[in-house]
Amino acid sequence: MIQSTRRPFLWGVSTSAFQIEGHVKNDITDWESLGRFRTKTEDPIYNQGADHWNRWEDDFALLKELQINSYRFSVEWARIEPQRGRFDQSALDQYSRMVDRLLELGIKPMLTLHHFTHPTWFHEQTPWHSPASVEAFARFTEKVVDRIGDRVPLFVTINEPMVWLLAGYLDAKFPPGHRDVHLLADALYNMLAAHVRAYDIIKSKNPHCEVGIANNFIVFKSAHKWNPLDKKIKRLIHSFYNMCIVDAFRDNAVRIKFPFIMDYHKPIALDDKLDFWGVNYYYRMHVRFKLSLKYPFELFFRDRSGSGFTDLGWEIYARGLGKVLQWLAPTGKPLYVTENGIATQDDAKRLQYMTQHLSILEESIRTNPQLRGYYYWSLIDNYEWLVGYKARFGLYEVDYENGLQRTLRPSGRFFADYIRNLNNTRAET
Ligand code: IFM
Repeated sequence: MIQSTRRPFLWGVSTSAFQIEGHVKNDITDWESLGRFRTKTEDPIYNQGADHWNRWEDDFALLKELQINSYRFSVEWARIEPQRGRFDQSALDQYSRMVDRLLELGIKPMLTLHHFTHPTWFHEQTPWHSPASVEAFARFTEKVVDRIGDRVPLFVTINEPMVWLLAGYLDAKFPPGHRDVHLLADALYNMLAAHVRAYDIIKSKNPHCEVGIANNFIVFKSAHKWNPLDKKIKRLIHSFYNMCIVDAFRDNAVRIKFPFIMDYHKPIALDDKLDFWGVNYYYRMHVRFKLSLKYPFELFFRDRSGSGFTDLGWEIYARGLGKVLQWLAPTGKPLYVTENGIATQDDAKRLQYMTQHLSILEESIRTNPQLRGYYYWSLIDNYEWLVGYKARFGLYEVDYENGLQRTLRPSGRFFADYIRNLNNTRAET
């Protein structure tokens, strides 16, 4: 069992605005209307998402049931600034009520400013590959921070920049739908510059809060130990996908190096403006070298640890969580596991997933005093981007066909009991 630490460990759940709120028009819904996604936000049933925008008070009661002491959620930029430069005060007022309610419930808000979605005007007028994006993000941040920044102790400026950049600038799966590594590098640069602007804005309003970035981390493993090409390519992918942003803060420079594809190096004054790393960890991937005109490698899932796959085909590999936390230890920064979870219709599998990952987490807490929190993804079932609503990540099931009713899953009860036991143990010692 975890012994008491000086500052209370944060136990939470994570969500993002677009994935649960419903009733909004943004770059993703625009793509849906153009038929560029196969999922269904346009459908009258699905357009309401889980209707969290209207049911947030009831959903916050669910947080309380889970015994958690922190909640990570995001604000929807498209709702706050539906037209460029025109801010919707009523949306900001609602987010402000949400923050107040969390504080009343004794739950620390961790607020994400950017979680994949944009207002409909954004990619046309101030796309991330243009420096104008930095100003646009700064103005939006200012409005949010003016309204609620004084009461939010933890901010994530940008969620999973690398995931979003690969989907939007390399695979063309997300808007703006580019396939261009050079634009990707510029967009990454501007996102980091935007983080710095946001950091300064937030700190000027609330000097004591913590501001970080949540990165997605994947454990890559070379397919054949004996093959030096597999190993080499694995190292390149690891340093790009997992470490590029982390190293940028160490070096004050963005560096992307991939032989024959690109060698990008540009100084940037990040100046250690980051109070913590958010760790989003889900799975391991296997890598092999492959002669191909597109990319010189292949990535695939394989069940090497015997824990099986999620409904999305991801390998369940709990030890990976410990590895990622070790990679980040040398940064000296506080760490929060800002996302970790499983898409499955089989709740027994979720329970097993949680048990395995929490046991690795306990080990990491013992060995790594920088680790300060763990947020399960997700509170309720939600919209999972490219696969829509069929991926079930929630500790509460959402019945989309039946009035969006929420029902606590056994895994949710397990998580609540787990936290309750820890609290009781702490109270006794
Ligand atoms: O649902 C996503 C979330 O938006 C970002 N991190 C990964 C989750 C599961 O794919």
